[in-house]
Amino acid sequence: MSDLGDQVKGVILGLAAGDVHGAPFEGDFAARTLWKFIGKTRSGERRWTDDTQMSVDLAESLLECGGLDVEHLSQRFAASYAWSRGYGPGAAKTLKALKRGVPIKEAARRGFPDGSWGNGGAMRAPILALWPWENQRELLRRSHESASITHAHPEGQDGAWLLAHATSLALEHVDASAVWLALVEGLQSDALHAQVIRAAEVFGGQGDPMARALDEFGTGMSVRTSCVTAIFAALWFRDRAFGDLLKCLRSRGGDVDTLSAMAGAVWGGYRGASALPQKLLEPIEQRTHLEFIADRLAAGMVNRQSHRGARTEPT
Ligand code: R7I
Ligand code: MG
Ligand code: MG
Repeated sequence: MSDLGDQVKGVILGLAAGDVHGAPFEGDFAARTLWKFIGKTRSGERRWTDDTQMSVDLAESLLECGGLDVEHLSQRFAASYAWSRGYGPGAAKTLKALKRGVPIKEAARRGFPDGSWGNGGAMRAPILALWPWENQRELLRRSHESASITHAHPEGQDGAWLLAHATSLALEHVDASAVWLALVEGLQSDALHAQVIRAAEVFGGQGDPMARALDEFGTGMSVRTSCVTAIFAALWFRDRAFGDLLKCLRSRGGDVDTLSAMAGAVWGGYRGASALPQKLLEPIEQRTHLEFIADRLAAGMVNRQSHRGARTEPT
């Protein structure tokens, strides 16, 4: 398999592995107890949550439509909705409204009137980095559009751009210091902009930067309390073991499945699927389907790479 093919698979399997292995640690006592009962398939595999489900929906919709078709994607999200996947409450209301035929713009405000600033748009956004857009500006635009179905708030959309952007930089093997410089681009929220600048300082600082990042950038369900933490963790553990990344992200509780899914996707983009431990991959629900999707997305990315290479050849 090409390096890029392995990296594309790394994003998808890293995301799913983070999700399924983080899910048992997510939320309060009641949520964790419930997951003990519904967290496995009949054949004993680990079920994924909304994080992977919406990522699969996004990937399949991109492949079926040959790009982003917001209407198609919104219907796909709605059709896949199932309470037992642990969707956020705002997203659940939006998806049920979409299923009843409510128009996207109206449905997107059913959960929160100003639009959601939860991390649900961000958690699926690594998939967008696996599509051969013309350039980064198009990736930015598509990140906002794909998030807007459930996340009308600008911060919800910034989160999607942050994760899509960080994943695309991972595929290019960009170093941490350059990642932080790049990630300030295109953000609408001053708070997130300030967090990214602060993250660069913390990353290069003394003491225990990872512990400081968890303290400062959070472990919650909002974009503001999760996205920078997840990217930080992926960069911090980039040359370390995937299992240690997951262990770190469950150490504080909170939104563990989503932190781990987002960080897992970026880590997988750098290191590739071949660096993910088999014992963490084997129990994942529908793993061969995830691999099939990854192969199809990778084919499009490799194709683009060879076309671009061909264009720059001297004639
Ligand atoms: O963002 P979203 O899809 O949630 C994703 C999270 C992930 O952890 C998944 O694993 C799943 O567990 O849920 O769902 P939303 O309900 O839109 O947003 C998530 C949370 O962010 C909400 O439950 C609120 O706590 C908070 N939130 C808001 N609170 C007040 N006002 C988001 N937007 C608002 C708001 O406008
Ligand atoms: Mg989830
Ligand atoms: Mg979550």
